Amino acid sequence: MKRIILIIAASVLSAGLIQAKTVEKTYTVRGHCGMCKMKIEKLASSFEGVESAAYDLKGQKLTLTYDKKLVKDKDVLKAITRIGYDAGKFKATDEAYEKLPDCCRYREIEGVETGDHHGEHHGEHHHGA
Ligand SMILES: [Cu+2]
Repeated sequence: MKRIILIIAASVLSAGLIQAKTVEKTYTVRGHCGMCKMKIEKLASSFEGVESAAYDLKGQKLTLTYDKKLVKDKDVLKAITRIGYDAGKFKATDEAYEKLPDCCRYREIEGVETGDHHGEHHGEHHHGA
């Protein structure tokens, strides 16, 4: 909690100093182990404009502190889905999810049955006619 207060204090300060549009938002991000946490935080903080990214594994929440002028939160969330994690309203593709190591397979571990089992289709995607 203290850390969060510090982050807020820091962003209020920097907002006053350099006129940045810093906001703090929390998103639901699915993950399963410490490695997920590391990967998610590392990726999110690699974006220019993201001042801090803190993933709460238990709560399945990612808190981002970022400058709205420099980065869009949806870009960060979409990037997270590309490494296999559902983030906010964006879902990781089956393909990205399949690349996750066993310990990170939050969908299977929690036994969430979404019902969309589309067989073992290894065919090409058809685009257009
Ligand atoms: Cu993991």
